[in-house]
Amino acid sequence: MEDNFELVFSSQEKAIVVSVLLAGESGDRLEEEISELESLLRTLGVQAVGRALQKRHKLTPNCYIGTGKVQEIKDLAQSLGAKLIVFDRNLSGPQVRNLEEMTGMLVLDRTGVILEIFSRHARTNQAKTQVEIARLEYLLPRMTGAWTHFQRQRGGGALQRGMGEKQIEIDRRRARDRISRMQKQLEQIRKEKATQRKSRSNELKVAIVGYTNSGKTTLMKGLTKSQVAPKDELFATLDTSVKTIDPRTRPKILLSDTVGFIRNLSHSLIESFRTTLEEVSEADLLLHVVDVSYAHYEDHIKVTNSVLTDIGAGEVPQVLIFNKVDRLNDPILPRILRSAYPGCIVISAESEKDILKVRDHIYSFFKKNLVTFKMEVPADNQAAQSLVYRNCIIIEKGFDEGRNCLLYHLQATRVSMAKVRNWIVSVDDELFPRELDE
Ligand SMILES: Nc1nc2c(ncn2[C@@H]2O[C@H](COP(=O)(O)OP(=O)(O)OP(=O)(O)O)[C@@H](O)[C@H]2O)c(=O)[nH]1
Ligand SMILES: [Mg+2]
Repeated sequence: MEDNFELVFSSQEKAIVVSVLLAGESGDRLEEEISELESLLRTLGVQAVGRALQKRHKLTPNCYIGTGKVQEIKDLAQSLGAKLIVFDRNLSGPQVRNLEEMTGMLVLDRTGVILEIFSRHARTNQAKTQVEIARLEYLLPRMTGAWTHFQRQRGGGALQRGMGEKQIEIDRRRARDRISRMQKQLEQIRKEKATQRKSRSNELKVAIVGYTNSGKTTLMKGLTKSQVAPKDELFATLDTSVKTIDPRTRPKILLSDTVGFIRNLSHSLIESFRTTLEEVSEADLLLHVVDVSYAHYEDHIKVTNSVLTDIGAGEVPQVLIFNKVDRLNDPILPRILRSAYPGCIVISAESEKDILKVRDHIYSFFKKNLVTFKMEVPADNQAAQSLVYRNCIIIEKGFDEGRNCLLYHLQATRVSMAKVRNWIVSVDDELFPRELDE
C-alpha cells in the first residue's frame, strides 16, 4: 500500500493569521500580503477570523515571535474558536514544532497553505507527482507536527502527540523513498513531454504567464474559444493546457496557459514545477498578464519577471497585458500605462474586441520577427541538430553526402535564430515570408 502523508485539518476551519513587521518594512505592503494570505486560505475554505501583528527588530530563532505574543495568540484563537494558526512567512521545522507545543494548535506557514491548494487542484499525473514531491520535501523536517501519517490520523484527533522517535524515523525513510520513486516517474513524464513538444516543433509557441488570478485562463479562453471556465480562486490552473489560436494560420500558433506565480514561492515548488514550466522557457513569445485593478500591480510584475528569470525564460520576448481594466473605470489609465510601459496592451479579457487586439498583436509580432534562413550542420553534431528541432520550424531538410552535412531551410524568430547562428550560411528574407490567414 502506498504511504499517504496528509495535512490534518478540515475545510471550514477557522484561523488566526500572524504577521511580523520588521524594522524598516512597509506596513502597507504587509497589509497586502496578509490579504493575499487570507485569499489563499479562502481558496481552501478556511476563514481567517483574527489577525495578530507583532513589530520586532529581529526574528527569534526558536519560535519566530516572542513567547508573550505566542500566549496572546493562543488566547485570541481560543476566544474566536480558531484551531489553526497561520504565519504569513515561512517557518523552519523546529519553529513549527515549538509553536505547536506552546499553543497546542495546528501551525501552518505560507508555503504549507500554497502546497495544500496545489495538491487539491492538481489534476493530471504530472501535476500530482510534482506537488507530491514538493509536499514531502516540505514535510520531512516537520514530521512531528501538524502533518502525520494517514493511518494514524484516522484513529486519532486533530493533533497526534507523543509520536515515538523510532516511528518518526520510519516515516522519514518512507517519505524519502517515495520522493525518489516519484522523481523517477517525473523524469519519465518529462521525456514524454519533450517528445510531444518535438512533434510540435513546426509550430510557433506563445505562453501566457503572470501572477495567480490575473486572468490568464480567461484570456486563453477568449483567444482559443475554448470551454475552460475561469475561477475566482488562487491557483485554479495548475496543469498546462495547449491549444491553437486559429487552425488556419501558417505556421500554426500554439497558445499555452499554465500555473500562476505568487510572491515568496518556495524554491522547491518552482523546482518541482520545472517540467510544467518548460512550456514557458521554450516559448517564442510570452503574454505577461497583469491584473491592473490590484493597487500594487508593479509588485506582481516584478515577482513574475523574477520567476521567469529563475526558470530560464528571462530572455523570451514578452508583451505586457494589463487586464481587468473594466474594473477601474478610469478613461486616462490606458494612456498612462502605455507611456510608462511602451508596447503594452490594456484590455479586459472579457471583451471580445480587446481579445482581437491581443490576437492581432501576436500575429504582427510573428510577421515582424520571423526570419527564414539556410543552415549547414555537420551530420555528427547532435547538439546542433537538437537546437534546430527545439527552436526552428523546418521548411526543408537535405543531406550533402560529400561533405557529410545536413542542409536545412528554416524559419524562426530572431531570438531563436540567434541560438543557432554558428551554422547559418545565408538569410533568405528579413520579412515574413508567408502571410498569416486572418
Ligand atoms: N472584471 C474582470 N474580471 C476578470 C477579467 N479577467 C478575468 N477576470 C476574473 O478574474 C478571476 C481570475 O481569472 P482567471 O482567468 O481564472 O485567472 P488566472 O490567471 O487563470 O488564475 P489562476 O489560474 O488561478 O492563476 C475570474 O473570476 C475571472 O472571471 C477582466 O478582464 N475583468
Ligand atoms: Mg488559470
